[in-house]
Amino acid sequence: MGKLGDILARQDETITMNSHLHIAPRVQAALQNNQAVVALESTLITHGLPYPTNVETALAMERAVEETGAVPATIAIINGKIIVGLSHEGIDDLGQEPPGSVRKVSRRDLPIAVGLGESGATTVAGTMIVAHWAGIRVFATGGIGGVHRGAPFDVSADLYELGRTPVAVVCAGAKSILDLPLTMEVLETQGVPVIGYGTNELPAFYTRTSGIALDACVDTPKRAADVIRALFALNLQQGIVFTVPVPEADAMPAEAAERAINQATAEAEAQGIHGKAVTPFLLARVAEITGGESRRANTALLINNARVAAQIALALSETT
Ligand code: PSU
Ligand code: MN
Repeated sequence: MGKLGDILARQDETITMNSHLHIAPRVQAALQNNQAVVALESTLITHGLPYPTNVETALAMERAVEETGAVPATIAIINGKIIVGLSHEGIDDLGQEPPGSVRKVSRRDLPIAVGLGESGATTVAGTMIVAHWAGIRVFATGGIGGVHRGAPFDVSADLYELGRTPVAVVCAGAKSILDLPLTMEVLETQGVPVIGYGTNELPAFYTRTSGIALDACVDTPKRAADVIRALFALNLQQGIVFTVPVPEADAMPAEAAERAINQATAEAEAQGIHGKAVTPFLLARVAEITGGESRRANTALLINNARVAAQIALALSETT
């Protein structure tokens, strides 16, 4: 943990909210002045993409948020301290940690990482919890977790977190490595609105369409902000999912994506991969099988989602 220890030393000063939560001053200032802030997760850095693509993509997401006029806040746990607004050096150090050495942190893992002074990368679920503590209402990621294909009992903690924590998650739908119809059923049960951003259909992460119709669609940041504002005005406690299709130029052909996903899923099963290891395994295998094509789609949609989330956060800050 030597290198990660240095992150804390080099993290620009943080404002300590309590003994566990540390917010970068630029993030805290933006929140106090009701300026737009976008939360970003760290599991995609440690578990979703290999080095150096992970660091390049995380920094490109921060840049996309900044260029749009909002403040990025990458969230991670370093030696038990929850950081909101990890420094660029911190992102680089985290991205260079050997695979498997940093804990993947959802709700159940938070007391372990904090209590034992470990470092951790927050998932969608973990990032939502911390963003909500910090007062951040908009969060950009790639795809939310969901119900796994062939294993309907393996339901991502992301879906239950969306049912209990009021944060707007901007994503490219659920990863198509999942069972999308079952994922939508669980979100419905959890009371989570899934809203197409410029589409009536649930995007399938690597591809723009899934054949699954959505109940609502918004076309502008302002309309998205209107829904988020209503969520908070009504004091509802669930999250909202905004789904943005992967940019056309970076989308994968549906058949190629489907074939790779089926093969990777079968391999995961044959190798007895389960629990929190499933999603990282599938993402990596699909990338290998498709000769990196899926990874290009993944990085492109991450950066695009960061930009859209920043536009929504800006609209939200303008009208409150
Ligand atoms: N989006 C990406 N890459 C990722 C993830 C999302 O483009 O690696 C991560 C998120 O952190 C999400 C997690 O919460 O995958 C889902 O893991 P699981 O299925 O074990 O809940
Ligand atoms: Mn799972």
